[in-house]
Formats: sequence, C-alpha cells, structure tokens
Amino acid sequence: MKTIYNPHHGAHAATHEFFRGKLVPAFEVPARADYVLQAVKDAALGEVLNPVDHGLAPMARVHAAAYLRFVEGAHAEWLALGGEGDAFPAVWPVRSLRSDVEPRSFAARMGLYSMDSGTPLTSGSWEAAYWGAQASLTGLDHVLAGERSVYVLTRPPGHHAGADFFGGYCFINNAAVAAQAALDRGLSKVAILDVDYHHGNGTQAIFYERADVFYASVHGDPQTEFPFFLGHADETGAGGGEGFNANFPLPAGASNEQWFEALDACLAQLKAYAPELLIVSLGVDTYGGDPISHFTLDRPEFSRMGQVLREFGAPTLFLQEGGYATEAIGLNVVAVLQGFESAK
Ligand code: OKP
Ligand code: ZN
Repeated sequence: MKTIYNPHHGAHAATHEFFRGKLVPAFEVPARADYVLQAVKDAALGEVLNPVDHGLAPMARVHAAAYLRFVEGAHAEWLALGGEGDAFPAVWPVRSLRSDVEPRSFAARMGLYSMDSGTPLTSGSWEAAYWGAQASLTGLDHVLAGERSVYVLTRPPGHHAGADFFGGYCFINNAAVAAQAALDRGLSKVAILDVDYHHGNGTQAIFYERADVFYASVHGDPQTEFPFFLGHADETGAGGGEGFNANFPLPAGASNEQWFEALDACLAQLKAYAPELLIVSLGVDTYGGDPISHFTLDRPEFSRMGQVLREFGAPTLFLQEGGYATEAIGLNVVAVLQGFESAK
C-alpha cells in the first residue's frame, strides 16, 4: 500500500495545551507521525510519496473562505499584537451571543472560529494543515487511479474541524475535503467511516443534511468523552441527509467485543448504502495504552480491523486521525494496514 506523507507536519509543534485548567505537555506532537513513518518503512508497506499541491479551491469546497483566511493569518496577527508562542481562544459566541458578525478583535475571532481551548494555534498550524489536506487529495488521486487502498500519514488530525471552526487538535477536515473532492471528480456516493476514539463532529456536521456522503462512527459516548456536544445515537441526519448518518457511542471502558459489534453495525449500514469509495478516519486512540482515551484495542484487534475493512470491498482511503500513545501508534497503524493487505 502506498503512503502519502505530509512532510510539513512538523511545522505544527505545540509545546503545551490546556487540560483541566492547567497547561500540560501537548499530546498531539510531531513525534507521532515520525513513529508512524518509521513503522511504515520498517514494515516495507510500500512507496512513500510526497503530496501534490491541489491549491486552496478543494479546501474551500468544505470550509468557509473567511475561516480559511483567518487560520492562514491568525498566528501572524497574534505575534503582531505582541503575543508570544502559541495562541489560544478564551471567549466564544455561545447561545444568545451573535456569531453572524465578525468582530475586528483578534481574541473575538479566535473564539468565533474555534470550539475549544485545547487546540494551540501555532506558527506552523496553517502550513501543516494545508499540506495535510493536499496529502489527502493526493491519496484520493491514487485511489481514483485504481489503487485498492492508500494511506495518508499526516497531522494535525482533521475530523473535529467544522466548516468554520477549529478544535480538538484539528484545523482542516481532511476527510471532508477528500470526500467532497471525490464527488467533484464524478463519484456520487462516498462513505466516511470514523474509527477514532472521538466522534468526528466536524465531519458529521459538514455532511449532515446531505445524502451523497454517509458518515458512520464508533466512538466514546459524548456523555463523558470529547467532543461532548455531538455524537449521540439519535443523530441520523436531517433533511435530504436523513438516514445517512450513523453513530455508535460506546461507554468508556467498552470491551473489544462491543467495539467490533458496533463496527459491524456501522458497516452493515454502509454496505446498504453501497458507496463507490470508503474513507476511513483512522484514529488509533482506541488503543488500550492511549493516554487520553478509554477503549482497549491492541495489535491483534488492529489487524482484525484491517481485515474487516478489506472485506467491506470498496476502494479505501485511510486518513490518519488520532492516537496519542506516541511510541505505539506506528505499530498500531501498520497492524491495521497490514491486516487490510493480508485479507481478501
Ligand atoms: C482529537 B482526535 C486531553 C483533552 C482532550 C481533545 C481531544 C481531541 C482528540 N488533553 N482534548 O479525535 O484524536
Ligand atoms: Zn481521537
């Protein structure tokens, strides 16, 4: 399997994030992708290729133009105001406050365009996220050219980013950009299967009222797990998208059996949908050793996941999302991809 590697991921390198009111060492760090790249090479998974630049237009198909402009220039604005290091939002337009007027204040716009204080905006966030989207588009090119599957190795992740906000370590929604690009290239039905521990609220929201992208997810129950405010089982789509969204929240601590049952339920719905392309939001923070998550998958389960996804039978684009047990994520990701390749 080919890997498209985002060589700019290291430009986004936060030192700290807010957690329980304190600044703690960041979880979403460049070493994550370094370990995965090493594991991909050690396993001789296949060619490792650089992304091709497809420009801003495919990103603007799912993100608001004003949001993209803001993220691109935000860190420079922060520095010009005398800010040092990474920028964090501190105020949000919640219920009763207006979000239809863009304030001039930088602090206000940080809040307007974000969902949490856990996502440091760094000097290289835009560069890394821009090339992550380009890597995803390049991966799509290879799948559309006939590859059975392609893996996109990038960070920061994407699935929490909405049309006009960042959060949950995410700035650009790579899965959404790739899905929309596939439709723009002539496909009519795309499935996004999100196996990250966290619900992909951004991806769900972007396609919630549409039937041309089916979003399905297995994740920690938002009653107790990030992103808290989306990802419940009763979210089945709206309007023309009714019936094209499926959530399988599981309690923190759920067993591997429960996890695979939920995966089967997801895949049964996607099978009935009969997509021409499967995009997998591949977070491996479902690993038992993950420091911020509470499922218990391990190497054999990751391998089995890959086999099950292969048996689904659609051309498959794997996009890297979470996974924070830094030294283990390379082996966990490779277990999925090799499981996929070993099955038929
Ligand atoms: C991103 B992805 C830990 C608090 C949790 C948000 C988690 C985002 C996960 N410091 N912060 O879905 O893996
Ligand atoms: Zn996650």
